[in-house]
Amino acid sequence: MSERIYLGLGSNLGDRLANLGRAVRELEERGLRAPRSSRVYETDPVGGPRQPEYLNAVVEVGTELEPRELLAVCLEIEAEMGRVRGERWGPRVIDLDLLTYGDREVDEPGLTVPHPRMHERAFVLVPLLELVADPPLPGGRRVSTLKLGPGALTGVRPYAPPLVTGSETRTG
Ligand code: GSY
Repeated sequence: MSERIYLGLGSNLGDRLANLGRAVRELEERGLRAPRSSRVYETDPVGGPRQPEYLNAVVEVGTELEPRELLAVCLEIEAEMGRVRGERWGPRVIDLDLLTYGDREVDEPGLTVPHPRMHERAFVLVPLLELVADPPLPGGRRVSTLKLGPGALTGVRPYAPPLVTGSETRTG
């Protein structure tokens, strides 16, 4: 059985919802299965300069690719969709983050899985918890042990239904 893999999607430039939808299609065109998506949330920007609000979602994917190969696919899609790697934490057309890869832990230059900051970000946790109740977190933490202070999960508002994935029929 293939492992459960979760990707975080974000966009705060251009047609944000269309960008998220296209990212899912680009993943599927490269042979990844995307059986499920969370709802889409509008989220307050975290870090970086003053910038527009983001749309964020999390998708589950199935693939035989190894984590490093999957990262390469994500970077390729980001580049193809016109992401310019400018200011760190700056605005972007699309962001694809490898959050978790089964229970695997990877710590290599340029690739850390689970994503090292995922448990601190409401824009990741809220959509992720829609898909999986007890995801692996950095350092072997579990959600039940997180100290989520008041306001920890704020700044995240439902915006649109789950992204359309290949498990559903597309029209048009
Ligand atoms: O880490 C992904 C890019 N990003 C985001 C994001 O996706 N959503 C929100 N709300 N803030 C962010 N800051 C950065 S950088």
